[in-house]
Amino acid sequence: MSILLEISENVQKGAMKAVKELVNKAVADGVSPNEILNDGLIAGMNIIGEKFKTNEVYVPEVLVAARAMNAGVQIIKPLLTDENAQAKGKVCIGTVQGDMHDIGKNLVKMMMEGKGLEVVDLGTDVAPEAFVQAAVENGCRVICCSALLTTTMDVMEKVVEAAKKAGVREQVKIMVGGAPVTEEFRLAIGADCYAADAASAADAAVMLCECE
Ligand code: B1M
Repeated sequence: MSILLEISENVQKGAMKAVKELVNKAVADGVSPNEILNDGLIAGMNIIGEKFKTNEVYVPEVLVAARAMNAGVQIIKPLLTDENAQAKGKVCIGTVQGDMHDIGKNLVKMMMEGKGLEVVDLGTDVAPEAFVQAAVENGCRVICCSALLTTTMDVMEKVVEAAKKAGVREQVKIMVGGAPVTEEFRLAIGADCYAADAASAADAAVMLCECE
């Protein structure tokens, strides 16, 4: 069995100790951190996601899998971060109001930091006005909104409206993402950018910060 498959299987089992050992071994064997992240850690989490959908596993199993995945992410985090990167700009990020999912949001944050961006993390369950207030107070160029629920993704439109109401819509760019979000949705709500995964979100945020 390949080491990436082993990592995925141990994430699914929530076997944190084994995940740590396997990730350390994969790094020592020269497997790229991006492969470890995407084809090992996230792959395992995605399988748990499918099982959660079909009621083959329940909340506790999902949480131990997430904990095991995060333990692996912590090991590769320094390898995905360019310590010498110059500050390329400032963004704020959060999961929208009513939504507690933060695993994807944390990965996006990590990738953005890896690209040299300063990231203000607003956490989960963030109200539209709180995104805008944080962007203004911290001088953020981009507001990054994550949503994992079809019932919370509409809050993203309220973030766009809140930015207009505060009179800062021209100064900040709004990026949206998360499993149910699409480019069509982004267009419909008038946000500036949609990214499908953490790496593209980081690239897009750098671009948005660079074009003043
Ligand atoms: Co929840 N959950 N959950 N859950 N959960 C989903 C999202 C669900 C699809 C499961 C299912 O039924 N198949 C479903 C949503 C259905 C829907 O809306 N249509 C669901 C549900 C229903 C719920 C509850 C309502 C369950 C309940 O209580 N009955 C409840 C809601 C709580 C709330 O938020 N108010 C709930 C609770 C939970 C847990 C607490 C158990 C846990 C969250 C733990 C945590 O985050 N700290 C959890 C989890 C883990 C999941 C699944 C299994 C996995 C999500 C995840 O972390 N994926 C998920 C099923 C699934 O997605 N297959 C599910 C891994 C992560 C790396 O991917 O977050 O997609 P993701 O992020 C990606 C991209 O989307 C993108 O980059 C990331 C990396 O590439 N991305 C962005 C994310 N944000 C971005 C922002 C960007 C750009 C890209 O720009 C700003």
